[in-house]
Amino acid sequence: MSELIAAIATGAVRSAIGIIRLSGEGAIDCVDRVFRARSGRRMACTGSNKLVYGGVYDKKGELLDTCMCTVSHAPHSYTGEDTAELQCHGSIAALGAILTELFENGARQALPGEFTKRAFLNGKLDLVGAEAVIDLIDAETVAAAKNASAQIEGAVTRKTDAVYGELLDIIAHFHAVVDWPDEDIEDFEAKNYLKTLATAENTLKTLLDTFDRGKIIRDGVRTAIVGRPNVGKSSLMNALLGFDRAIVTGTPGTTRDTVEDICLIGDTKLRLVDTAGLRETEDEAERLGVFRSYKAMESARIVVAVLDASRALTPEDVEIARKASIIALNKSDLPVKIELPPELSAIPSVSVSARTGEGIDGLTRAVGELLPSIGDVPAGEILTNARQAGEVSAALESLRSAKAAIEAGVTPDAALTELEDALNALGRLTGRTLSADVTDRIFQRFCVGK
Ligand SMILES: Nc1nc2c(ncn2[C@@H]2O[C@H](COP(=O)(O)OP(=O)(O)O)[C@@H](O)[C@H]2O)c(=O)[nH]1
Ligand SMILES: [Mg+2]
Repeated sequence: MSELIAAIATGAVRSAIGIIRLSGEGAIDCVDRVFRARSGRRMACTGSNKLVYGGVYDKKGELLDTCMCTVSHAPHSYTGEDTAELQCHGSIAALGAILTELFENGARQALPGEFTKRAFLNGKLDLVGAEAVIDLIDAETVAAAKNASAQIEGAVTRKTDAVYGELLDIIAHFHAVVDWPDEDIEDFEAKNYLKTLATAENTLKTLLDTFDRGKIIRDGVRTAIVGRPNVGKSSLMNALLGFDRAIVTGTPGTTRDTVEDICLIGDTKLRLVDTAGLRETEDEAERLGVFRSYKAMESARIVVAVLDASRALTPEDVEIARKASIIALNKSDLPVKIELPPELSAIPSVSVSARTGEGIDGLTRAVGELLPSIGDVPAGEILTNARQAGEVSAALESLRSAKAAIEAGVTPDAALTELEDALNALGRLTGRTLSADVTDRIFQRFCVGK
C-alpha cells in the first residue's frame, strides 16, 4: 500500500455535508486517532462500508464536529487500499481543521486525481473508466452523465477487449508455429483470419464513428448568431435562452463584443455566441466587434444567419447567409417583405419572431437536425475523449493495413507487425500499456479528493 493521503472531497464550498477521505497505509489507524464513535468501538474493529456515528476531536480533546465515519478494507475499496471517509457538516473552517488533525497524524494532502490514479494502478478501473470518472464529474447534461457512468462500468473496454483478445490469439498462433516447428500445431494460414479481422475492423469503426457525436455530448456545439446590425440577433439569443442575456436596443451597433451563454436543445448544449452586427464602420470599438464576429463565425460549428424578414434583402444579407448553416427569418410578426434568392435555397430557413417567440421551437428543431446522429448507440459506447479516439483510430489503421497485407499475399510476419501495432494501440487505450507521463497528464485534470 502507498503513502497515506487525505483530502476534502467536496471542495472548498459551504454545503450541507462535507466529506473528507483518506487512502493508503494506516488510513484506518489515522482516522481512529481523530474520530471517536458513540459506541466506543474503534473503526479498526468495524466492518467495511458501515456508517458509524461519532465525533472528531482535536488534540486538546475538544469536539470539532459530529459526523459519520466509514472505512473500507483493502482491496475492497475505491482505490484498492485501506480507506476511510468522514461525512461532516460542510463548514469550510471545520473541514480544514479536521484535515489538519489528519495531517498531524500521518496523512499528507492528496494531489488532484490521486485517489482515482491509485484505483487505476491497483486495477480497480481501466484507463477509459478512470477518464470517465472526470467526465462524469464534468457532465453538464444527463446524456453526458449516462455515457460516462456506463464507461466507468466498462462499456468501451468490453468492445475493445474483445478485439484485443482476438488479435492476441492470432499473434500467439503465429508465434507458436514459428517457435515450436516440431510441435503438432495447426499451420498458420493468415487468410483464415480475414473474417475475424473484418469483424474487428467493423467493431472499431463503429466505435470511432461515435466520436463526432461524442464531442458534442461532452463539449456542446458552438453556435454563432450573425447578421447585419438591428436584424434582431441579440433578441433571438435572448429568446433561445429564455432570459435577457444580451442588450437589445433599436440603435444599430449596440452589441460591440461577443456574448456567450448555453442553452439546451433536448439533451444537447448549444454554446450560443451573439455577435456584433456585420457592417463597414468607422467606429473603432464597433470595428473590433465586427472582427470578433468573423472569428466567432469561423470557430462555430453552426452559424445562424439572422435576416430581417420585414425588409427587403440586401447584398450584405446574401453575403452573410451564404456562409450559414441555417437562416432565421426574424420579425415574422411584421409584414414580410423579404424574398430569398435561389442561390440560398439549399440552406434550411425558418421563420421566427424573437419578439413573440413564434417559430423559436421550429428553429431549435432545425438546428438539432443539423447535428450528426448515430442512431441508437447504447449509453457508454460513445467515444467522447480525443485520446481514446486517437488510439482507436491508430488501432483501426494498423488493422486495415494488416488485412490489406494478408489479402495481397505478403508473408505473415509483415501483417503480424501491423497486428502488433493495433494491439499496442488498444493496450494504450485501456491502460494495459502506458507511459507514466501520459498517466500523469490524465490525472492532472481531476479535482483534488477524487
Ligand atoms: N417586431 C419585431 N422587432 C424585433 C424582433 N426582434 C428584434 N426586434 C427589434 O429590433 C431591434 C434590434 O434588435 P436587436 O436584438 O438589438 O438586434 P441586433 O442588432 O441584431 O442584435 C430592437 O428594437 C428589437 O426590439 C422581432 O422578432 N419582431
Ligand atoms: Mg445585438
